[in-house]
Amino acid sequence: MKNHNSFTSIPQSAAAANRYQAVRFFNSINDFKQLPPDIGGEVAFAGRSNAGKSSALNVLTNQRQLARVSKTPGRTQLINFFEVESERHLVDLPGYGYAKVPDSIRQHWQKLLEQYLRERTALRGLMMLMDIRHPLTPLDQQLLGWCAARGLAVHILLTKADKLSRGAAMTVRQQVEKTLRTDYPPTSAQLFSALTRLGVAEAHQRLDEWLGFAVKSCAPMANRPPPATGEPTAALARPD
Ligand SMILES: Nc1nc2c(ncn2[C@@H]2O[C@H](COP(=O)(O)OP(=O)(O)O)[C@@H](O)[C@H]2O)c(=O)[nH]1
Ligand SMILES: [Mg+2]
Repeated sequence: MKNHNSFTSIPQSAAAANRYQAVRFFNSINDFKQLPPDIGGEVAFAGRSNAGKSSALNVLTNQRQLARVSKTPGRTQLINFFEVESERHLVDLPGYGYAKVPDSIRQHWQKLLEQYLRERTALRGLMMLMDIRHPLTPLDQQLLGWCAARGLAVHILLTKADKLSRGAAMTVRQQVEKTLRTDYPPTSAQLFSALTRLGVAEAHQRLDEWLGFAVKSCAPMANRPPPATGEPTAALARPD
């Protein structure tokens, strides 16, 4: 693991940390008709299987097991809703690109995902997770294309940044940002690590903006809260 502590850019906001630590499971759905009422605001999380989505959700909420990971693809294919507060949700979308999913199930999920992204009024933005060592795969670009078509805001977490040196991680970020400026403006990107918690404050800030919690004045800052169990790796999820 490389040391990234020296370039954590945004101090942790205690208000945001408390807000997302209070997030609770709301419900799981596998059909468009089961979605909660299309009111309020929500932010969805998407990414290839194994990109680090469950680990990121756990770290962002400072909870070990919020995004429960199952080895059964059927379970992880549900859309999971988590409540930040009444009518404010985080939405965990099924990971894509998992080779072992049967075609019929893959098609069902692709249709559901497309319909959700196209029609959901409460959806304010999409957090897309990409392993920093494999950014902007063809499936990622397809999803970016759908979002651009709908005019949906996207913010990319380049996950597992601890796997690269600081310089290499910054270079990937700059390359990704260059492609985004050309092909998918105004999509933004940041470095993220569930292992070192790099980028948690920056991601919280984006969630706050999209969910309507952002305040113009300077929010009180505090040192980051301790990891849920005292172990930096505790929030890392097992692979799907
Ligand atoms: N080194 C490192 N490993 C990570 C990080 N995030 C996730 N992982 C590992 O990557 C694998 C997939 O993570 P997971 O959160 O289950 O990915 P998901 O399939 O997108 O939900 C697991 O073995 C995690 O422990 C990270 O920030 N750094
Ligand atoms: Mg997962």
